Parts: sequence; C-alpha cells; structure tokens
Amino acid sequence: MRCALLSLLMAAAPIAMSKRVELNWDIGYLQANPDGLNQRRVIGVNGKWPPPVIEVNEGDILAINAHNSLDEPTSLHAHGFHQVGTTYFDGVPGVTECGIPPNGTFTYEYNTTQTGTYWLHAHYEAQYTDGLRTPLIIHAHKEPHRYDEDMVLMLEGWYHRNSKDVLQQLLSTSEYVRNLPFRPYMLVNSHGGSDLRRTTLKFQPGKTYRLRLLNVSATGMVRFGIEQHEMYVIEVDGTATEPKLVNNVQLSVGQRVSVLVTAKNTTEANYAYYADIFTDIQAGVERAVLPFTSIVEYSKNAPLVNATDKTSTVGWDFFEDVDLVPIDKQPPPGVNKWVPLEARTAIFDDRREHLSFNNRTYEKPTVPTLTSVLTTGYQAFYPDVYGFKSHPIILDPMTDIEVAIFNMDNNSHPFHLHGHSFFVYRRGAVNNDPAQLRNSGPYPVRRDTITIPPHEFALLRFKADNPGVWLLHCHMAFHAEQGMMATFIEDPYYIRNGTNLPKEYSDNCKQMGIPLAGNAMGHNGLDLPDEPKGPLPLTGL
Ligand SMILES: *[C@@H]1O[C@H](CO)[C@@H](O)[C@H](O)[C@H]1NC(C)=O
Ligand SMILES: *[C@@H]1O[C@H](CO)[C@@H](O)[C@H](O)[C@H]1NC(C)=O
Ligand SMILES: *[C@@H]1O[C@H](CO)[C@@H](O)[C@H](O)[C@H]1NC(C)=O
Ligand SMILES: *[C@@H]1O[C@H](CO)[C@@H](O)[C@H](O)[C@H]1NC(C)=O
Ligand SMILES: *[C@@H]1O[C@H](CO)[C@@H](O)[C@H](O)[C@H]1NC(C)=O
Ligand SMILES: *[C@@H]1O[C@H](CO)[C@@H](O)[C@H](O)[C@H]1NC(C)=O
Ligand SMILES: *[C@@H]1O[C@H](CO)[C@@H](O)[C@H](O)[C@H]1NC(C)=O
Ligand SMILES: *[C@@H]1O[C@H](CO)[C@@H](O)[C@H](O)[C@H]1NC(C)=O
Ligand SMILES: [Cu+2]
Repeated sequence: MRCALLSLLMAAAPIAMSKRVELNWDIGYLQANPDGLNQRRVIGVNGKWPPPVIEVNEGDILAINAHNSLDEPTSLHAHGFHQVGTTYFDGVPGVTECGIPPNGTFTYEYNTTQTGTYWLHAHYEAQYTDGLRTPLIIHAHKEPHRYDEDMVLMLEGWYHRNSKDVLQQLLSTSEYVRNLPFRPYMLVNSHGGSDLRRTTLKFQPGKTYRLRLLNVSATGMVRFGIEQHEMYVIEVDGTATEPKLVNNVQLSVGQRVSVLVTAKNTTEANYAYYADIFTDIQAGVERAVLPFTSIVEYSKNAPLVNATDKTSTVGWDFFEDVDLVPIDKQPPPGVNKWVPLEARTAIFDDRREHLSFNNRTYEKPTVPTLTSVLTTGYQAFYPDVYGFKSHPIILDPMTDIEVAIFNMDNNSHPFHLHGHSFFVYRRGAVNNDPAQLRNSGPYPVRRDTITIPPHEFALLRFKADNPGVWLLHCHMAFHAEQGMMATFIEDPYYIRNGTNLPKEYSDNCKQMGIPLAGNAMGHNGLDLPDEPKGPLPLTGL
C-alpha cells in the first residue's frame, strides 16, 4: 500500500520498491520422464517437477523455507550469489551448514544485490543432477541493454540413472566398472527426446529477444546456435558485458550466458536451433557430438530451414570469454597471495579414481568448516584446524588473490568459486606455448565459473573483501564428489566477530549428531588424532 502511494506521489521518477518474496518448498521424490525415453525418480518441489523458475527484482529479499521430505540430507545453494555477510546461507553441507536432515527445515534468505542470471540447486553430493535445480533470475532496475522479451533456456545433459548409481560406478575399484558407458540426454527447459515441440522458441517478427542460457548439467560442455540469426553476448555469470557478436555460445556446467537475438522481419520460414553436448567426461575431448535440434518458430505452417553440416550458417568457433568486456569497467586487483592449484585425475591408494587439487582429494569434515571458524578461537587461523582433507586455504582480509589453476587432465573442467566473481586475467597452455597465451584487456571479464580445457591454465584474480567460507570446486557434479574441491576461509576473525547463525543451523546439526563446536573432528584446537588422512596418491605426497 505504501509503495503504491509513494509511486503515485513520485510518478515522474519511478522508484524501485523492494519486496520480500517468500517461497515454501517441500522437497520430495517424484516420477518423471522428461525425454519420453526413460521414466525415473526425480527430486521436485511441492509435488511438481521441474521446480519452478524463480524471478525477482534487484533489491528484493528472497526467502525459501525449505522442508526436506527426502530420505537423505539436502541443501540449497544460490549459484553465483556472493552472500555478503551471510556465508551461512551458502548452502554447502560440511562447509557452511550441516545439511537439512530428512524432515528438517532451513530458511535461506537472500538479499538480491546482484543482477542477471543465476540458478538455485542442491549442494548435497551430486543430488542436483536428480532434478533439484532451477533458474534464478534477478531483473535489474535498469537493464543496460534493450530487448522486447526475455526467455530462459536451461540446457542440461540428463542421465537416465540416479546420481548415486553413477557416482558408485565412477568410484568403483574395478576399472571395467568405471569405464562402463553411460551418456547424458539433452534437455532444454526439462524437455527433450520425443517431447521436441515443447522446446520450440516462438519468435515474433522484428522483436529482440534476450535468451538466458544456463548449463545445469552434471558433466560435459554444451554449445548453442541458431540458423541464420546473429547473437550478441550481453551477460556472463551475472556480469553485464558490452555486446559481442558470436556465432555460437559454449557453456560448461554452472555457466550462464545471455545473448540478444533480433528476429527476422517475416514469418515465411522457421529455423533450426542447436544445443549440442560436444564434450563429456567419459570419452574426453574427441567424443562424438550428441546433437540436439529444435525450432525457432515464426509461424506454425512455415517451412523449416534445417541446414545440413555443409550448408549450416552456424559456425562453431571457440567461445573466447577472455575477450569480453564488462560494462562497468573495473581494473583487476594485483597479487598479494598466489594460490597455485594443479588439477589431476589419478588412481589413489584405495584403488579408486579420485580428482584432486595438488594431489589432495577433498572429503568433507565431520564438523562444517564454518562451525570450526566460529568455535576454535585464535586457532581458527591455523589451516590444520579444518582438517587436511578439506584442503583449507586461509585468506587475509583485503588481500589481492590470484588463483592459478593448471588443468593437467585430458578433460576440460569447469571451476566454480563461491562468494566471489573473479577477474579472468589470463589463459594459456601449461606447456608454455606462447601462441596459446591469451591476456585479458585492462578491464577483464568477471565470472564465477571458468572452463579450463585440457593442459591449459587460467589466472583468476579477486580481492578478499567478502569474509566467509567459500568452496572452490569443479562443477561437474561427479568430479566434485570425487574430490576436486578446496576451501577458502576468508578473514576468520571477521567471520567470528560478525556472524549470528540462524537457529535452524544448530537444530539441524543436532538432529544429524554433528558436534556444534570444535575442529574438523569436533575436538579442541589442533587435536585431530582420528582424522582420516587417506586416500593418498599412489606415489605418496
Ligand atoms: C517431522 O517433523 C515434525 C515437526 O518437527 C514432527 O511433528 C513430525 O513428527 C516429524 N515426522 C517424522 C516422520 O519424523
Ligand atoms: C541488503 O543489502 C543492501 C546493500 O548491501 C543493504 O543496504 C540492505 O540493508 C540489505 N538488506 C537486508 C534485509 O539485509
Ligand atoms: C554443460 O557443461 C558440460 C560440462 O562442462 C558440458 O559437457 C555440456 O555439454 C554442457 N551442456 C550445454 C547444453 O552447454
Ligand atoms: C527488416 O526489413 C528491412 C527492410 O526490408 C531491412 O532493412 C532490415 O534489415 C530487416 N531486418 C532484419 C532483422 O532482417
Ligand atoms: C534437422 O536435421 C537433422 C539432420 O538431418 C535431423 O536429425 C533433425 O531431426 C532435423 N530437425 C528438425 C527439427 O526437423
Ligand atoms: C602430484 O603428483 C604427480 C604425480 O605423482 C606429480 O607429478 C606432481 O608433481 C604432484 N603435484 C603436486 C603439486 O604435488
Ligand atoms: C592423456 O592422454 C594421453 C594420450 O592419449 C595419455 O598418454 C595420458 O596418459 C593421458 N593422461 C591422463 C592424465 O589421463
Ligand atoms: C566486531 O563486532 C563489533 C560488534 O558488531 C564491532 O563493533 C567491531 O567493529 C567488530 N570488530 C572488527 C575488528 O570487525
Ligand atoms: Cu571436472
């Protein structure tokens, strides 16, 4: 009421009213068959799947009362949100909370100070790949680019098997079992296969569309293109960019890209669009493309322009994000602390395949890292308090950090940092081939997820200006579970001084029998005799 009155009084200068958007989410199991090929158990919300797309306006408070009706823990993570002052709403079990136990609840409250395209997903094991994921759009009060309509295209490589089965296969001690084939099937907005009509994009002549592309897969890389239509990139991972003409967009898991597409003037023809999975974890970079074709429709009865490989107007050039320039031109920070991380896959001494940073494979501590920060006094400054297996890295307040990730694998990996958008400062080949070196301009693009191709590295910079506990991990759901994660503990003093945990935090820990204080094992100080050290690399550390 007050809002309406105010805006009447100030009719000449429209003011933005922020509101509280409250959603009650009962998270439970359902059956679904999104591609018409395979009925399976999925995880949905309030008896429906897929979970609803969430759209709010900049400045709104989004509160989600999550109730867990599953038979295992769950949690919700708002991918790309910086969570300034609210690290305990970041939604990572073992890191920023204990997880929501079966029949438990947790209210996540998000102050939407950022704008653009994000997504909300479970962060318990590889659970989001069972369908607990949805786009989360924050409309800016003043969008920097003009367009007539906004469309969300959630792209996803969908497995016909439960995430736990796939993970069990990948973590088998048998090489034969590990290499048994499994493949993802392409879904667009949770539809695929024989359900193609439901993935049609309806265009009207002359209009300009903002297509928000999100990759919410478990593994792999997706690329997107439309026959005979130009696309201009205007946003990556919530950072608005100057328009850049591209012939296709490539996204790895976790990434988002908005493009502007201007429709044709006539309704004489319809056009094919493609959303192909072009690399995946199992067969490395040479894997055959898994093509997906659907329709940009101007008129129901118009003929379809569906080109062959030879006549297609869609080029598949490498999508170079280092060349993008943000609208708010900011210079990158310098380097006070250098964090080199070598990403590898190897068989460890438990005969299983693990993924690692610097040969350390992550396992979540018994006590969430945030609990340890808050309850171990001055010893919160000792990395050892958080346990070897959580791969803790302490960041001092307001220092300039450069994370250098060297991908020593034959697979691409998409690396995601919580709590920050990093400047993409440089990319290049690990073998030092200068021809492959790519520097950013003076105002590098900022992202929260970066694809690093095999045997390449990236230098990522950010300022440690956001106290909290933030995970860095490969966003391929299974790789993260196989250990490719590390924990940044940014400004432990400030976290301890400035954090009031919501009551549900300790309720949930108690229900799960997780200690409310202490180091990674729930003991005092550096007393960690029962800490699991392994598995270790076969060659030793
Ligand atoms: C679930 O929690 C509610 C409220 O705390 C409680 O009343 C109910 O008995 C619980 N149900 C089960 C199956 O534990
Ligand atoms: C949300 O963030 C803005 C900007 O930092 C701040 O002014 C405001 O007080 C915050 N609101 C809440 C409810 O935390
Ligand atoms: C999403 O990313 C994954 C891995 O990074 C990739 O394999 C997959 O093809 C991508 N899918 C789309 C639709 O971009
Ligand atoms: C629309 O038609 C006009 C006039 O024929 C032409 O100049 C313009 O380029 C067309 N626009 C598009 C997007 O095809
Ligand atoms: C377009 O052509 C490809 C290759 O011939 C075919 O597989 C696909 O089904 C066609 N798509 C549509 C929408 O007709
Ligand atoms: C990790 O192990 C590999 C293989 O044993 C070795 O070549 C490499 O130097 C190790 N890296 C680090 C950072 O310890
Ligand atoms: C990468 O591929 C090469 C060539 O096929 C092979 O020799 C090497 O062992 C592979 N490396 C890894 C880490 O899988
Ligand atoms: C610690 O918190 C208190 C109360 O909020 C505040 O006054 C003080 O400035 C904080 N100290 C530091 C070093 O942040
Ligand atoms: Cu990976």
